[in-house]
Amino acid sequence: MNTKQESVLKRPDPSQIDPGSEAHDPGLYKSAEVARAVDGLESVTEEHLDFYAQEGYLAIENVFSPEVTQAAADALVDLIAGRNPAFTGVVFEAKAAAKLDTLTVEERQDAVRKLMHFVGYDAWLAALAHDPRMEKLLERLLGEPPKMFQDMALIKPPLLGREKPWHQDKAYFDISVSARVVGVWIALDPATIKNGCMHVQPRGHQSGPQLHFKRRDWQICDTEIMGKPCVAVPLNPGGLLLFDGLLPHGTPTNYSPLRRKALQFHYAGISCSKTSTEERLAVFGSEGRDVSC
Ligand SMILES: O=C(O)CCC(=O)C(=O)O
Ligand SMILES: [Fe+2]
Repeated sequence: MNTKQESVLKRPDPSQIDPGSEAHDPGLYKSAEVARAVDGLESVTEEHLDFYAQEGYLAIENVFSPEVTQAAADALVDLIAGRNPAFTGVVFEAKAAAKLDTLTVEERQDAVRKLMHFVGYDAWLAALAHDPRMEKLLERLLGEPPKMFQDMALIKPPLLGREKPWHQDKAYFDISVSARVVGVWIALDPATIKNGCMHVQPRGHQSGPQLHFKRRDWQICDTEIMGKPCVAVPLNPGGLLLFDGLLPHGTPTNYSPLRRKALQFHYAGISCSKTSTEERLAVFGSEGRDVSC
């Protein structure tokens, strides 16, 4: 987008964005550091695995080719546009949900927050989730073959893509508290500091589960995050972030004129067992009942 186009787009008053989406303190995403990414899955060494164990994350660029990445992005747009009537996993913002039939494809994309459970509806998306090279690396991280248990796409529309406050993903999953979980976050558009790329708290997974509260979302308290180390993870389309299920992370509001689409898959080892919601909330905080990631 050129500067002329950019100047036409005004930064909105966050209180006008959507009922229930509050502005966040920009200090929560003040990154002193930008992650250095490995170039390609084939370049991942034992040292990188040690880095992942220590820091809780690893960024890798150039994992998926531009063609495959574009095909996955197009598949998401098809699902958002409603071209597959059997698919019901698009989560629209409340205001748009009531008038979907009147919206153009572009307007629908601006009204989507996320898509859930889509791998069974598109071969490209399924191929990304089960890429054999990626699954091999996941097996090295998990110590046994991986089983995907969550597929999700996260959209931040231009100028209004809302924040995902700091949290640990394991706070949302009824999976054994001691089980290792790896999240894979794949950029489909350029993910930048301006349009709401991932931000992680390096080594934060080493402190174990943290209490979550209902604030702007089911989240870690801002006061726990403020002033702690923060690493921004910008990625090119086709790049990915691997992160531990206990690593605190979040993404700021997208005030930029550029859309940010991403896929997120979660994996645990095939032998991993489930836990009850009660047990999970006893660890992560009882305000999490009935809240989903
Ligand atoms: O892509 C984002 O905005 C972050 C999403 C996230 O961390 C989550 O859904 O667990
Ligand atoms: Fe998350």
